[in-house]
Amino acid sequence: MLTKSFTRRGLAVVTAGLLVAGMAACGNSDTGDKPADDGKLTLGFSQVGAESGWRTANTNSIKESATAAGIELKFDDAQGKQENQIKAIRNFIQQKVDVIAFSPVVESGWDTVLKEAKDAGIPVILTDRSVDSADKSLFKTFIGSDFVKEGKLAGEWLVEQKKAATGPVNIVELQGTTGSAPANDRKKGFGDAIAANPNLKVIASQTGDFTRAGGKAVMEQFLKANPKIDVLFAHNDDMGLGALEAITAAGKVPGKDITIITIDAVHDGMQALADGKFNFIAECSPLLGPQLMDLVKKVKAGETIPTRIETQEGTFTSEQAKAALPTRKY
Ligand code: GYE
Repeated sequence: MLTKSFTRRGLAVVTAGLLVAGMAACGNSDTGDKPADDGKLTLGFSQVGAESGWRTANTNSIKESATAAGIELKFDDAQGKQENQIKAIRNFIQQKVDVIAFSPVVESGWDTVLKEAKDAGIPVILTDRSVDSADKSLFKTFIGSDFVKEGKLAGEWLVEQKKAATGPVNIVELQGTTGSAPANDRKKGFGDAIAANPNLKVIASQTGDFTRAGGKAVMEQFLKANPKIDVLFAHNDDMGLGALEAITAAGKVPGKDITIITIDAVHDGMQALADGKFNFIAECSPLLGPQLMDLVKKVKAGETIPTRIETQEGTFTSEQAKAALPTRKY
């Protein structure tokens, strides 16, 4: 039995080896995906999915700026699954792209595939979300927002609004995708900030997976289980927009009976804020494409780049949203 399974495994390894060799040969041939010497840079990009308005704007930014920069983009949509991202990265390695960039759906579990890219000599750039790898040599740089700061800005605004409160202020929280950097960090930033006032209490906190449908379904449960909800903190606009439907259906007035704070500031979120349905948004810019293309060129040219590039962003009240909406790009 033991010998049999051992032999079988041995065979599997040989077969896999032949397959890889075959694929590598294909990649090198004239009919491969990437002509040997066309001088054009190829970027393999693995996107999280299409869960939110933010993500759509981010995908558009990356596609448009690749075209503008003359970079050949191989774009893969992982549909929210880490295993799909790992597969896409392995494909990019086999296709011998010049640079790999991706927005990791969750923070953990990337070391093996990042090591494979490093061993193949293909530089990796993280965009939007980071990884928790201890070995920082596995990627060249991380370009994106400071999510802890966003949560903190949201919390600080609430502390200021409720500074005269004498009794408990009940907060419900819609978290982003479990295990993702923005969900972990926004929760932390917000929690740290509201600790300044012991009246402010998060009475329920659950994931709505960054989607409208998730935000609506979880808010319905929150409303059923908790007779007094004063504040909703949603980790993105889309979950807040979904929650609006649940709040209205429960006979409450969003923005008045329940104060709503979100993050992102995408168009529909800004409209809800201008309309007084949301009360405050901490901005998170999805327009990472132009900077990414610039970095791809620099990395390939062997230039030294900073290991962390932080996106600049602000916050919006209803009045500020009204003023900003006409010229907003996303
Ligand atoms: O806030 C959310 C999206 O990673 C910053 O992902 C991004 C987040 C964004 O689904 O809307």
